[in-house]
Amino acid sequence: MEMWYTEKHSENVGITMKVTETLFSGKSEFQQLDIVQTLEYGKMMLLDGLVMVTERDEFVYHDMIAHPALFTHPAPKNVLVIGGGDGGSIREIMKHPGVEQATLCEIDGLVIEKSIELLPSMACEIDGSNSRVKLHVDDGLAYIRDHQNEFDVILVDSTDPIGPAVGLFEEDFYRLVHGALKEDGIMVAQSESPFYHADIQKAMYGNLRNVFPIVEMYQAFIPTYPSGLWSFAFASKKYHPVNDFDQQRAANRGFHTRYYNEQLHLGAFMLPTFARENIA
Ligand code: AAT
Repeated sequence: MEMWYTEKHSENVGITMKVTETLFSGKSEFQQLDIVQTLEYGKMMLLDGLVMVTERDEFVYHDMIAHPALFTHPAPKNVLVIGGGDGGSIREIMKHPGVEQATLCEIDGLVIEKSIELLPSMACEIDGSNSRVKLHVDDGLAYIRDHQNEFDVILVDSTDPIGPAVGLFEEDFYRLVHGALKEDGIMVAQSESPFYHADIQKAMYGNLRNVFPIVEMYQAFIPTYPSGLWSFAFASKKYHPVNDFDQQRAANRGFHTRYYNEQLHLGAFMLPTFARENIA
């Protein structure tokens, strides 16, 4: 018998993959978590039936949520990730030797636990082996309220704006993030698909512009997310991701990245017209 997984991206369109095995299926206090084995994309983690990560294409998302901010800021030392319980963002942050501490604040302890058990290629730095990494199981909103003026970079590696992540797309949250950053801090947040989510983007970027002086969108190709075209919001107090970017420092990074590089950093901020219009 063949097993197929389908995620509907809209009423009339979806993505379908052949699945060989369910590795975990369970409900936490916050959401339904499933980890399945697929033939084409390796292991895949779903929350409430939506694809969060797959082993095959997670490198794109995690390179692109982490490195643009970490190579724009001249010397990031203290970094916070909100969400991201699979550990992929923390793994990329740990490639930067100048980062002294990275904190993960994930609302759902079950995501962390099952990622350590079943997705070790992503969770390799959140399993207790790295003393530069701290874990908090808490709502990101509550956590940053108590941690003002602390971070050089904050990455919002959150689910889509449904359930526990709704508040992470609102202006009040961005004000707290602004306060939690030092005076030259940078925030990056995943910002949905320019192709399908124009309405979410319009509201989100409007909220960000009410709070941060520099707000730019950049894009990446993520085949298992709706439309394959994904985006990130770069919100900054001081450094501009293109004008203040030191291409040489990124070129001399001294570690391998399969998606990010010093040329793509610049290219990612060059948007197709329809994407630019979403946030005009
Ligand atoms: N690294 C890519 C994976 C994710 S999952 C996002 C995580 O955010 C989930 O584990 C979820 O439990 C967590 N989360 C949601 N709301 C909060 C909150 N308020 N505080 C802390 N953590 C939270 C990103 C997938 C992007 C999907 C795009 N389609």
